[in-house]
Amino acid sequence: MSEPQPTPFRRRPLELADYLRGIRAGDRAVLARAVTLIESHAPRHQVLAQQLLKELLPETGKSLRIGITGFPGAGKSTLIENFGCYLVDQGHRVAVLAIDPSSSLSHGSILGDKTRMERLSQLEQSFIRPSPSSGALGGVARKTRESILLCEAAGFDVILVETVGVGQNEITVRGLTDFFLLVLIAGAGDELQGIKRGVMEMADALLVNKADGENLTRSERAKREFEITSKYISPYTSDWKVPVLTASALENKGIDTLWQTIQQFAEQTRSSGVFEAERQRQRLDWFEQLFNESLRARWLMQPGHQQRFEQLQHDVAEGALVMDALDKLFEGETDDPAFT
Ligand SMILES: Nc1nc2c(ncn2[C@@H]2O[C@H](COP(=O)(O)OP(=O)(O)O)[C@@H](O)[C@H]2O)c(=O)[nH]1
Ligand SMILES: [Mg+2]
Repeated sequence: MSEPQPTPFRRRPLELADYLRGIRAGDRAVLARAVTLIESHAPRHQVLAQQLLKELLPETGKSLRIGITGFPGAGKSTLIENFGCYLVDQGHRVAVLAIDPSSSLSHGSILGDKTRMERLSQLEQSFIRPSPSSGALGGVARKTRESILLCEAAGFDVILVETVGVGQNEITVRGLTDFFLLVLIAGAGDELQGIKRGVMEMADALLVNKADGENLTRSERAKREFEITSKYISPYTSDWKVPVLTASALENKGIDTLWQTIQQFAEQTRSSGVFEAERQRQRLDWFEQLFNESLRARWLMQPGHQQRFEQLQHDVAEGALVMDALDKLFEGETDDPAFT
């Protein structure tokens, strides 16, 4: 007779009350599991995740949400490690959400980031979480937004969202954050840095990183060049002049100036009402997104609709005209006289 197999270790599933209690107590392990819950595609997890968010929503919104973008290798993670530790020193609780398009393919970059944020990750007052950016862009936006809200409910008052400044993710993150920082380095041409004018147009500050060693003079020159360039770009945030800073994430220099800039930004935009206006716009975007998603989900749930949709997808792939397929999709549904 064979030995009874040891039961594999399974974590006890948490219930809504467990999540609520843990998050309200600032328990990082529970917070991590809550983020996993909202990232899950399983319908029963999604239901629980929505209940959780609904309960916690009144306790969110109090953090300063900071987006950090820049091409791979610019030094974002290194900056976040030192900036994060600096903020913890100042008495803040810091959550880091890293959106990395490559992380869903290879776990290499996650490990890279983890080692780069070694000091920060060991601090009680920090929470670090790589966010998978697989799936649709809307999915990234939604999950990142919901992760931000969970972190806020858990008492984190500064949220840093790292994103690679190539592709669409930075537009998403701009729409989820209060302050958006673009990390650059000297000596790489615009093309090399993969920085499109569009990304510069979204930034609230530019930071020339790696201003150290032999790079110091070149960084100062780059700073002046970026200052000229940014004069011709209209700022994303009204009544805010986009500053160009220099820093060395590696040598921990320029971090205090960065924080002063962000604080000044927060003070100025809060007193002018721009801060709340932007948050309001972001809430409306969210509402719009949820409206679109739930309308679609409700429609597909009707008997036969999913099948009809898939059939028409197939027809379009085979060459059917998209407009004809759309007509067929809603055939017999428009009884509103205005449409007939
Ligand atoms: N000399 C110098 N190297 C840096 C600095 N910041 C980051 N690095 C290095 O640049 C590389 C990429 O850094 P990382 O933080 O992973 O960049 P990310 O891809 O933007 O997150 C690493 O080898 C870092 O050690 C800096 O301020 N000065
Ligand atoms: Mg990184």
